Parts: sequence; structure tokens; C-alpha cells
Amino acid sequence: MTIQSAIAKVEQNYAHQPEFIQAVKEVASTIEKVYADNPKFAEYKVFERLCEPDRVINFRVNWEDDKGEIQVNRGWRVQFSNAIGPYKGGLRFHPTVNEGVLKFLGFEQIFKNALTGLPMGGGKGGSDFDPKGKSEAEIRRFCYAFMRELHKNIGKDMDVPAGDIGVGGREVNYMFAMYKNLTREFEGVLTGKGVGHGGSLIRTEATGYGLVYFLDNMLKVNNETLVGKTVLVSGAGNVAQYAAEKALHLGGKVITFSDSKGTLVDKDGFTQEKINWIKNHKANNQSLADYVAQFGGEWLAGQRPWQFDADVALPCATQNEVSEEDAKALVKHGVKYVAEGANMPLTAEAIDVVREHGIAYAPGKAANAGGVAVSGLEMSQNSVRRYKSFEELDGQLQTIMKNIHDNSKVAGEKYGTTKGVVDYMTGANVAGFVQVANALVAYGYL
Ligand code: NDP
Ligand code: 2IT
Repeated sequence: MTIQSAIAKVEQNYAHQPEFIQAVKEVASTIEKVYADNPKFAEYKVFERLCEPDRVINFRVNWEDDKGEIQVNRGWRVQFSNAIGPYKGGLRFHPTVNEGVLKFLGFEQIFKNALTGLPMGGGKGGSDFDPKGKSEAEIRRFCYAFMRELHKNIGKDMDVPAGDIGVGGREVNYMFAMYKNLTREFEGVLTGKGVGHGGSLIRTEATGYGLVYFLDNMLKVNNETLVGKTVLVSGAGNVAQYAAEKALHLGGKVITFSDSKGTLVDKDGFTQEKINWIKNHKANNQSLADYVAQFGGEWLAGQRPWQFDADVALPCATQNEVSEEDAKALVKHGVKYVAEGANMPLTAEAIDVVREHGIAYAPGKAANAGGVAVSGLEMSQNSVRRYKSFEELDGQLQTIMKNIHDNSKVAGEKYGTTKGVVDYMTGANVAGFVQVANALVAYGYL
């Protein structure tokens, strides 16, 4: 079975899961050479095996809203691969969640987690529950109800979920409470827990900070720094907020945030005070547009943030938020670096555009791996029941991001195709894939 025939099988069986097909093809397009160099990969059908999750658990979540009415949602956990460690990956609560979206996220997570150098397999889960417009009590009841089902299928050495879109510290705490209540075990079964009851310092900041640490390494390759560089950020959630904050710390000037309703531009740059205001405002589910009355700038309803002169773009909202046309706008506006905070924010066509135009492009599975990396550090802190300082964990995060950068660069130099610019996409795919593939060969066919 070749890589091509494995793709054909995925396309045939999962034609209704376009994001999953997109993620599979993106990885497949970069590993042909390393596959050919390692004949055992084909012999053991490694790629075909990795295209099919170990299992997909799918359940009903009943909960009661504030009016006493029963509501019904779907819940899933995709346990994709535990080749190199327990299944690990976030939970997403968003109305667009379906099995195909969670399979694309779980598939990406396998290679991302391998890149961290920590022993974690790949998984993802979530629900089509929409947290928008729900009261605190409704969110709590939903989280309890979700975990009432999910707890049967997870465990600290089996499958360790965390947050993603719509799931932050508050939701993780509610789910952990239900897990603890049902099982009587206080164990590291979820990461992103509150600090002081099992959580790790810097997990909240880790994805955004890690993204900018990765970017800093990309800049260093060209003897550059972030000082004085203009940065476009999309999203206004966890990843976007802390990416903007770290970019500011390193001397960058962030001029945009966005959300599902539009884009906020502040050409003076977002200061720490302004970022703090956004953190508080979004935590209360309020509109980004309110910023203009407070600090000035401009709110562009229904628009995306890729239309301004800048050096760096950090898409941190969701999948396929950067279209081919958006990518052309980035090229036109002088962007030289694109690093993905979100998972698969660039369409396949957008990736082609940025790579063809000599933009240094870091895929999410490398650039946003800081979040799951600190989750891995939370798991080990839970196991030994000792907690590390912010400074120590920040140092470890920086080291991990540098290692991911360097390993992706080296593999990109060996197997990549872009000319005059590091091929991080090929490098990250190859480096993550080879580790998992070697494990699968070692296991035989299980
Ligand atoms: P949050 O829920 O905190 O924030 C999501 C942000 O993205 C919000 O601003 C939201 O806008 C926007 N958004 C979500 N869906 C859409 C959509 N369909 N169209 C336009 N905007 C949208 O999530 P995170 O910040 O945690 O996650 C953002 C991205 O980063 C996701 O791709 C996630 O998978 C990825 N990621 C997250 C990690 C983590 O540790 N949290 C780790 C690695 C990757 P609005 O508020 O209007 O809904
Ligand atoms: O996409 C991701 O890497 C996450 N949402 C974080 C997963 C985790 O287990 O911390």
C-alpha cells in the first residue's frame, strides 16, 4: 500500500469529512521521500494505519438549561494513536464540531505531540454545544453532563484531554470535578486545571507564548528579531491573547485582533493595558467592537485582518481562516513570516501561495505545540506531585520550542522543497512522522 493509495482510500471512505482529507493530504505531500528511504514504512503500512483512528467514541449529552428544558448535544472523543504515549489532545465546544473536524485535529495532534519530544499520543474530542449566550450555570451543567459520559473512556495513562476552542480553565475545572466525583481519583486525567489544584503554571500562556518563541527562532535564522516588526494577529481567544502579549514583550507591534464578527485594528499597537482589557472583555463574552469607544482604532465588521502592511502574520482563530485570496493579500502587504497559532488556519491553496512567494511558513503542528508541551509537563508534575515555578516552566517551554524549530529546520533541509527559505512544513511533518512510524514498525501490526 503506497501513500497515494492510502489517500485514495481516505477520500473514498470519508468524502464527507473535508477537513480530515485536507490534513491527511498535507502530511502525505511531504513524506514521500522519507517513506521511500525507509522501506519498512511501506511494508508495515504505517501511513495507512495512521489514517484510521484507533477508535472514535461518540455519545449523547443531555443537560438541562436555565428554563428547565432538556437539551441534547453530541459528544465525541477521537482516540487516534497511542503509539508513543497516552492519547492526548484538547476538547472543543463549538457548533461547527463534527466527527470530521475532530479527526483532522486528532490526526494533526499525533505529529505535534511527537514533535514536543514528550511521550504523548494523539487524540481530540468535543461537542457541538455552543457556549455563546449560555449562562455560567448552563456551562457548568453541560460540562458535568459531558464528563458523566466521557469519564468512562479516559484516564491518566489512557487518554488525557485538555482545552481548545470554547474550553478554557473554567470548563476544565468543572469537568475535572465530575471526573473526581465519579471515580474518587485525584489524578492527572485532564490538563489545564487551575493552579493550586493540580494545574501547571504557564499552561494558560503556553500556546501563545510558545508560538512567539517559535517565531523568534525563525527570525534568528535570518539574523532578525521582533523589535520594531508589525504583527497581525487573528482571533481574540486564549492563543491570540498570549501570542500578542509575548510579541509585545519581544518588541513587536501588534495591530490587529479578530473574532467571528470582524476585525479590530489599532495602528498605534496593542499595549499591555489594551491586551488586559481584551482578556477581561472576552472572558465576559462581550464584543471586541466595544474596544473602539474605549481606546480608539477601528472595527471592521465581517472582515479579516490580512489587509494591512506588516512583517508577521499569526493566525490564531480557527481552521481555514486564511484563504488563497487572504494569502495573496499577505504577500502584497509585505508579510515575510507566517506562524500558525491555530490548527490548520491556512487552506491548502493559501499554503501554496505563501510558500511560492518565499514567506517563511511554520505549520501549527510545530508552531502551536507549546500548549500541549506544557500539558505534558503538567502530566509529569501530577505524577510526581511536585509543582515547578513559572520561571522553570517558561525556560522548559523555550527549550522545547527551540528544539521543535531546530528539528523541523534540519528535516526541512534534508527533505524540503522550498528554495532560499526553510521548509518548516516538510520538516515538521517528517520529524513528527518518523518517530511515530518507527514505533508502529517496532510493534508489528498492533
Ligand atoms: P478560544 O475559544 O479561546 O478562542 C477562539 C477564537 O477564535 C475566538 O476569538 C473566536 O471568535 C475565534 N473563532 C473561533 N471559531 C471561529 C470561526 N469559525 N470563525 C471566526 N473566528 C472564530 O480558542 P483558542 O484560542 O484556545 O483556540 C484558537 C485556535 O488555536 C484553534 O484553532 C485551536 O485549535 C488552536 N490551539 C489551541 C491551543 C490551546 O492550548 N488552547 C493549543 C494549540 C492550538 P468568537 O469569540 O467570536 O467565537
Ligand atoms: O491543539 C492543541 O494542541 C490543544 N488544543 C492543546 C491540547 C492539550 O492537550 O494541551
